[in-house]
Amino acid sequence: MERLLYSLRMRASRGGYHQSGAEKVVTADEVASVAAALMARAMNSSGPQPDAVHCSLECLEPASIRHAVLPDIATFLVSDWRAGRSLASRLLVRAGVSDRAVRRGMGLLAGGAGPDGSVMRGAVVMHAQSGERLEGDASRGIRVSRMDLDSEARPAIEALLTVAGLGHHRVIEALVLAAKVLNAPGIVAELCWSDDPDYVIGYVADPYYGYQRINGLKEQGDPLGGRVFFVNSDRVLDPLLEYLERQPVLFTALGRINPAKDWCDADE
Ligand code: WAQ
Ligand code: MG
Repeated sequence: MERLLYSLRMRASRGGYHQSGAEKVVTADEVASVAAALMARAMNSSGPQPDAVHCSLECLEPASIRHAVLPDIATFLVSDWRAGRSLASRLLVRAGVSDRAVRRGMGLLAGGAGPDGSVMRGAVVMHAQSGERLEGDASRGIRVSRMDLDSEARPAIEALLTVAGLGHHRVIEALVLAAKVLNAPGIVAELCWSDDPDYVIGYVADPYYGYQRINGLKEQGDPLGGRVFFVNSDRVLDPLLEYLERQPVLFTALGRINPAKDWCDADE
């Protein structure tokens, strides 16, 4: 008999503002330990303690689960966050995002894309040409869930990522999230950097070049961050939401891991 799988989600907040979250797909016997680890993560993350943590568990319909492969990984080393944002802009334009949408998307993450410049719980969805925001609720945004590494493939994938210096759960979770986003209908590219003041690495992902890390996209100590999903039409919103929030996807293999390389403005 097939083992049942569960979507396990955690989100932590303080004073009504989002602090951290996580999305996992686990077997029944992993539920207790993974839920405890996520609770510990919520309580121990840098900054003030949350005043509310929600953990939820939902069984997945076995026939609905899809399998896919992770994107290639590249890492660019930049001199500072300004060079990092300039590189991110170029990568987004190369992927098909207009200059206007790049400026808007970048401006939103830099200034806090939620109400009153707060951090959103989920992502902005933006028209890649017009720069129009499509996600509706600017506080929640759209929250990708029901994705993880396939449990049989996990040890080998994690071992390879660890050898490449990419074994931290933060990197793996961001890679898995971007992988799900890259398979979504109408996606042109994604831009992301963390809201964690101490974590300045971010990425641009697109379906052709994959997951492109940039080692500085914000200044050390900056508490703002977020995600923007650039899409090619305002008609894709419904299928996009359905896929990103509901469709379970498990990743069974890595793409290519490229060695980190220096980037300076004079390149290209
Ligand atoms: N769905 C949509 N948006 C999300 C989700 C989700 N499941 N989880 C987080 N976000 C949004 C939300 O606005 C957060 O404030 C923002 O993204 C940042 O989340 O070295 O750690 O978990 O390769 O702080 C990327 C680089 C790290 C990793 C990203 O994001 C690497 C990171 P964080
Ligand atoms: Mg965070």
